[in-house]
Formats: sequence, C-alpha cells, structure tokens
Amino acid sequence: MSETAEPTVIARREGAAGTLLMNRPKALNALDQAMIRAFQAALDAWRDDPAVRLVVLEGAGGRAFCAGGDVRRIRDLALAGDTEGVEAFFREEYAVNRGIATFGKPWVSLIDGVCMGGGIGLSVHNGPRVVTENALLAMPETAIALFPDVGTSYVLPRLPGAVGTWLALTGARLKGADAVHAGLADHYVPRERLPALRAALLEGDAAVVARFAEPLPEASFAPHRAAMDRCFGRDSVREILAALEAEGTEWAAEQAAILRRMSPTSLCVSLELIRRGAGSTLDECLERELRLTRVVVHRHPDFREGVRSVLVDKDGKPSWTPPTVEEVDPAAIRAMFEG
Ligand code: QUE
Repeated sequence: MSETAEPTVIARREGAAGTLLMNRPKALNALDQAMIRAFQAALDAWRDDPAVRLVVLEGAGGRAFCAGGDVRRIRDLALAGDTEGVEAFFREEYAVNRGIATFGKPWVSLIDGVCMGGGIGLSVHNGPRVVTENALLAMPETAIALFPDVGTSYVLPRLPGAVGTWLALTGARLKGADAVHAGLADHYVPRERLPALRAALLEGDAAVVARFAEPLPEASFAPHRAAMDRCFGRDSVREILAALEAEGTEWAAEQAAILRRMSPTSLCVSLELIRRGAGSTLDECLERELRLTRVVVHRHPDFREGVRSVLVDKDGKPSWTPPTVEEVDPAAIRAMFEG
C-alpha cells in the first residue's frame, strides 16, 4: 500500500478530448475492478458531453497499454467460492466493452506496448486504433484456460480468413504492423510521433491520425496465411491438429506444439465460441461470454491451474483436465454452452 495512492485510471478533460491514462505500470496496467469502474464513470460522464469530441486512451510506464484482466484476483475469488465477486468483475468489464462500442464518438487507443485480452477489449470495439513498433497484441487466454472474451468472440470470426481462430487458439503475439494486417488495429505510427499525435488529437478531430500513419511493412505471417486458413478453418481442434501435422512444415509443427501446451478444454471451448460468434451480434457474444465465465471459472479446474502455472507459480507446467485434446468429450463442451 502506498501512502500517496495515485488513481489507477487518470481521467482528464484536455482541450476537446477526454483522456484516460491506465496507471498501474507495475502490473502492466492489467485491469482491476476499480479501473473498470473508472472507465464506466468516464463513459457515463462523456457520452453526452458535447465538449468531449473524442477520447484518447493510453497506458502509463512505457511498457504496456494493458496486459489483460486481473485474473490473479479472479482466481482467488474462485478459490474462495465467491461466485458473486467473479460475476461482478466480468459483468462490469463487459459492460465497459459494450459502452465503448456504443459510445458514439471516436475512442482513440494509442497502443505502445503490451496489449492483451482485456486491453484488446478496451481498444478493438471503436477507433481509430493506433499501434507503434513497440506494440504487442495477443489473445493469450488458452494458456490460462479462459477463452477469448471482452467481446472478441464477435471480433475474431470477422478477421480475414482463419486469422482470428489462429490468434485465439495459439495466443500468437502480433507486433504493431502485423496487428494492422490482422485487423486488430487501424494505423501504424512510430512511437516517437505519439506526443505530436496526442497533441493534435486534443483539438478534437480523430481524422488527424491518418496524417501520422506510416506505410506498413508486409505481414510477418503472410507466408503462412494459406496454411493458416487450411488448418485453422476446421470445425474441431482435433481436425486442426491433424491438419497441422499433415502440413509437414516447420511453421505448422510449431503451431501444433503450441496448441499441445494449451488447456485442451479451453481450446475446444474457444473454437466453439468463435464459431458461434460468427453468427451473433456483439451483445449476444458478450452475453454468451458472461454465461461461459460461470462454468469455466467455477466448475472446471483448468482456469485455476492455468493462472497458477502462468502467473502465480510461473512454473510453465500446468496439469490439465483432461490432459489431451483427444480426451475432451465434445458433449461436455456443448454442455458448457448450455450453462
Ligand atoms: C494469459 C492471460 C493473461 C496473462 C497471461 C496469459 C491475462 C493477464 C495477464 C497479466 C499479465 C501481467 C500482469 C497481470 C496480468 O497475463 O489475462 O496482472 O501484471 O491479465 O498467458 O489471459
């Protein structure tokens, strides 16, 4: 506890903009409930305020935009059997994601550093979304046996080809330019130009972003796009693994090896969620995600085990139930969606 507790979200009016600075740099600006409530308060205060023409969102500390949600606390609440506490966290977080999508004014994210999970949810549903050469975007949830939430079950199936499925299942990290190619960001601006861009945005016209944008280098995953679509376009994780193993390339073998480390249940849940999301509205996706948190967080051992392995003990040796994709019962996955 620090005596001079700084707010973890610094919300200000600057010129014609509302500015939001996520300010928990030691936790890579991971979202806790106080931050989520600060976001909701800003949305409520600025939505109908004509003096606020746009919002600028940034992360403090130079390393991260936002690393995700406070999943360590979610795990503690789950271990304590606090279903209400867990429910409140996700309900409030997803309400913020919905509020950003329906804000009605530009919500400019300046992504200069790590942006994963919850950070994607704060940026992807509105725009323009700006990335620098220092940005690193990912949906890493299958490593902790969660699933792509914060409305990304709506976004991911709408990315080109099977890119969204690949991102969700492997947790692939995209650098700034790749994130634009994938459709998770709109503009690539060098980090050194951000202060000038920020100053220009305070005048209230989000279209200035285009003047700072630089041409994109080719996507680093471009050579693998055809194989990605061939393999990750399948309708079961078993088929995806079989397709990857049949490719016979180094890239495909790497992807299969990555999938083999993730929670098998989470892979199956995530794939089903993305496939269902393709035919749903954002609201329906957020509602489905919220229902799924109740099952995944409280009624399955993998989430606790995944957070333990990745964030608590950091041993990188999760023990999954069941341990392999081959042992996952498809009927059990369907049952998780029925609640
Ligand atoms: C998967 C995740 C998360 C993750 C790592 C994963 C996640 C998350 C964090 C995280 C990182 C740094 C922190 C923190 C949390 O890491 O959701 O508090 O300081 O929030 O492999 O889903």
